[in-house]
Amino acid sequence: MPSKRKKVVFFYPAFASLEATAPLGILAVATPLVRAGYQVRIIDSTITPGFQARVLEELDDALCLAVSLVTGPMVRETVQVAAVVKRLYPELPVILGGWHPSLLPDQTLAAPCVDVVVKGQGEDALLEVVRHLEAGVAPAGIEGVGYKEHGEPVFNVPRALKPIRELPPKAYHLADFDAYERVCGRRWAMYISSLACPYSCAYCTNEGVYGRQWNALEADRVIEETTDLALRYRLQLIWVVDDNFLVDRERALEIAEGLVRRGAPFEWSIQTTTNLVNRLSVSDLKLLRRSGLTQICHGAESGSARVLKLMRKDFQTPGTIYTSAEKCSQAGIRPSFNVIFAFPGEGEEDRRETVRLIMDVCRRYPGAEFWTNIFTPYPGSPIMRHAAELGIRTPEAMEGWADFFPRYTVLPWLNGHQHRRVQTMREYLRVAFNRVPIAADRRHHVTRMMHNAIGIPARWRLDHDFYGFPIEIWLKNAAGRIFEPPKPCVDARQLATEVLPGQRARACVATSPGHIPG
Ligand code: B12
Ligand code: SF4
Repeated sequence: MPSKRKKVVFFYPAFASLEATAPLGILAVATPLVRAGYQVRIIDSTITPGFQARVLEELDDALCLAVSLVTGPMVRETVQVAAVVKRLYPELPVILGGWHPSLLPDQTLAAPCVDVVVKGQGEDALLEVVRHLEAGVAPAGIEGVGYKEHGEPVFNVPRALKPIRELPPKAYHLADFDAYERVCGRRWAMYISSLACPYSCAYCTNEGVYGRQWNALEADRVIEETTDLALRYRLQLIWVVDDNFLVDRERALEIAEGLVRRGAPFEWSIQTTTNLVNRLSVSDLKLLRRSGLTQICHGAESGSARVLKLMRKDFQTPGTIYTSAEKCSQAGIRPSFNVIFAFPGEGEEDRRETVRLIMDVCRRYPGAEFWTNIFTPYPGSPIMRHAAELGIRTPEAMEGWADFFPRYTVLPWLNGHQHRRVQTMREYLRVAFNRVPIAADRRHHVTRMMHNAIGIPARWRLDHDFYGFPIEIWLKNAAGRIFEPPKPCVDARQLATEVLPGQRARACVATSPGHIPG
């Protein structure tokens, strides 16, 4: 039966971080819907008190519920909301898109609360699905889409990737930047200027969704769109979330020149690899700095050349981490690095090498920062082809992925005492040197003082590889419990020992995935 309804409701589950801003994936797939005359509502759990009731309210006259999620804690609220929706509106289709459904479409579609999955880019696919729903017919034949027919999964043929130049601009006007600013303390947005990455690091899922054909928007369009965005929404910062922004050196410099000419009134940051920063001269980097670039996030990943090789990251050596830190510091750009501990094959000595590199870089280049994670085996990453040999067991149903998170991963080769030791070491790394998160620092002054005070013993411990009886961390956590406001609920159980306001995640600076500081 054709429907008279013209409303599509999006739900964006919380991602356990205070670095809140508009979900770019949803803004991307919303544009074609808006252009085709559909009404779009976005309910983002991070900024919406009583988000579940709001979703249900909006669904009363809607065509469908569409959810965007990545693997991990976002699965929890997805399942929670979708299950209630299926109970109250059994006929209303629940559509899942984004990284998790793209990498695990079969298992995602098998969940009883899911009716349709969209694999890969969703701009065209979702519009076609919505049109089919409006016409009252099944999404048969729509490329990149899976759906259920009499309860059985049906997958249409895959959809070819579209280059970024052919994709429409994102519907930023649908975002409530005031609400994001209230949560985050900073007014910022994500922007994407290129797709894919030419590399294929063993732990990274990018190739599985976007392939390796790096393609980008022309410099002029980037200059125009970012400047307009910043002025229109009064943004302080634009985080360019490209997996590897510096693949085309000339384009990067052209963007910088254009922004300088325009007197761009905002800061921006990028993600890239150290080998590509090394191709730039200090004067190139100074130009980028003049254009507003304040931070470069690199996927350093390890201080051990042997481990970098195991990660299929031998395009980058520990030496290039130093050169990047040196050049960025000279240009006044903050160098940020992501590191992954416990990659398969990493030994105790490799881990020490990484810690020594971190300590050395931070001492030589004050302002340099490191964000660490524990290796997390994501489906769709090259290393997962060897999951069975490595003894990695993954959840058999969608719900199981909710506890899958790089900060906590327990691996067959890193469990019990060893896992606790690495976690404690990471805690000390977190306080040994200052790091600057996107979110405003709203910590109580006592917590902040405590953090600074334990920097000295933390550095001593890291230098001496001694993490027994971590009294400083206990004291810091106790101060946090007494003085800090409650943490976001989505991952509170697991995040109990984390300093949430200081957390930051990223893409090409892969902490496993892309380059995400954790
Ligand atoms: C920005 C970002 C973040 C930000 C999000 C900030 C925010 N306020 O939203 C922060 C920093 C919080 C973050 C955190 C993490 N992230 Co992150 N992040 C990204 C990044 C760099 C960009 C995402 C983005 O907006 N892209 C631009 C949009 C336009 O592209 P897109 O998301 O792919 O959307 C398209 C399709 O997927 C699809 N689509 C998306 N949503 C929907 C919805 C529907 C209904 C449909 C039909 C289609 C659809 O259509 C879109 C347009 O084509 C990606 C890397 C990347 N290249 O995308 C990693 C990435 C998504 N992150 C990843 C990871 C692993 C993490 C962390 C676990 C990292 C960590 N160390 O803690 C955490 C997890 C947080 C959580 N949710 O639990 C992985 C996810 C892998 C996976 N299997 O899911 C990625 C892919 C990085 C990587 N290369 O591996 N991340
Ligand atoms: S980790 Fe970074 S460099 Fe490696 S493939 Fe992924 S995006 Fe590219």
